[in-house]
Amino acid sequence: MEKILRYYYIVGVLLILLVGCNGKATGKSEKDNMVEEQNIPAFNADSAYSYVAQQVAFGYRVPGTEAHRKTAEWLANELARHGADVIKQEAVVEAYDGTKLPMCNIIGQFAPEKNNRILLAAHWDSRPWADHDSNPDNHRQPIAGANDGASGVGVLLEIARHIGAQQPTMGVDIIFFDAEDYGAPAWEAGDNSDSWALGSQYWAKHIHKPGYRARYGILLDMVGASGLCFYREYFSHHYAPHIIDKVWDCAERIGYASLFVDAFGGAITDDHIYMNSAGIPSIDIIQMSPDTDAGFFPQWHTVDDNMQHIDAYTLGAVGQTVLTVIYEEK
Ligand code: AHN
Ligand code: ZN
Repeated sequence: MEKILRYYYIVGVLLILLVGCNGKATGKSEKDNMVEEQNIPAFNADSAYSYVAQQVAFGYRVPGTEAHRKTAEWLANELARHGADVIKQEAVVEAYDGTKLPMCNIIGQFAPEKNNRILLAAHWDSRPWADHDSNPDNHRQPIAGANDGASGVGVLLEIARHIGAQQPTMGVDIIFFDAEDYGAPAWEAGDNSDSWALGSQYWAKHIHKPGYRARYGILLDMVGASGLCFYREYFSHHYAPHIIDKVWDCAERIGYASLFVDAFGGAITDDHIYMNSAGIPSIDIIQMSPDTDAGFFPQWHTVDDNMQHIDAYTLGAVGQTVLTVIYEEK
């Protein structure tokens, strides 16, 4: 009897050891499992936060200013440092009031020889007017654009760092569009919807590479506030419902269902309109708020759009979701 008990005991210990070594009792090594499940890098939210802060530290990135020129140079250098082939697409574009703006779209191409590509984008300029500020005295002051501008670029720079360190299967292009936020101020009358997104409008008419194609595009705009959600934006759903599904499903799978809400938000004029007009099915990941009259974060187009209202958790949620989508794409 004692012998039989001891026998069961030994078999039991062996089983525990076997299971313990493999995580799952599949007989496969841990390495096999990693290869099967893919090695998706861990997005570093603090690094993204720092990239946001560095942009804001340049000052107001308003077209035509010294801060704008310096930021453009820094962004191009950062993309190149992470291994991208960089194109600076420079032109003069005309604002709603006839002002001539020196515009620079910054395009980072990773593995440009690959035919299967994903396009990621964000606008890097900041708005010259805080025309939505509660204090009218501030309406002609520029905004720091920590969330409106720098947040999307910060997330994409952190993604660029990962792509540089570990190539995904897909080729990736990152475009930082200029002059998105020079749209006609609130005190201008009339329909000014085409006064926004001047950089992406220019790019759509002068694509950086003949015959350029991407499987799809993802635009990030205002992705750094705390406590707000991402809704399925109207035009994104119209042009690229399958990409909305892909991104929202991914977010849910990795634990961000509470941020990426399974509901529709408003229709937003943004750079993705022109990414779509260039023939690339594109979506806009943008925080919306049912609680403010503009529908965006409370500091939108105010002098308070600064680092105090940037939440690394939100940057991390968006960054890890987009990074996962990219590395899972084959
Ligand atoms: C309009 O207000 C028409 N579009 C919002 C686009 C935008 C402004 N994104 C950031 N700032
Ligand atoms: Zn804006």
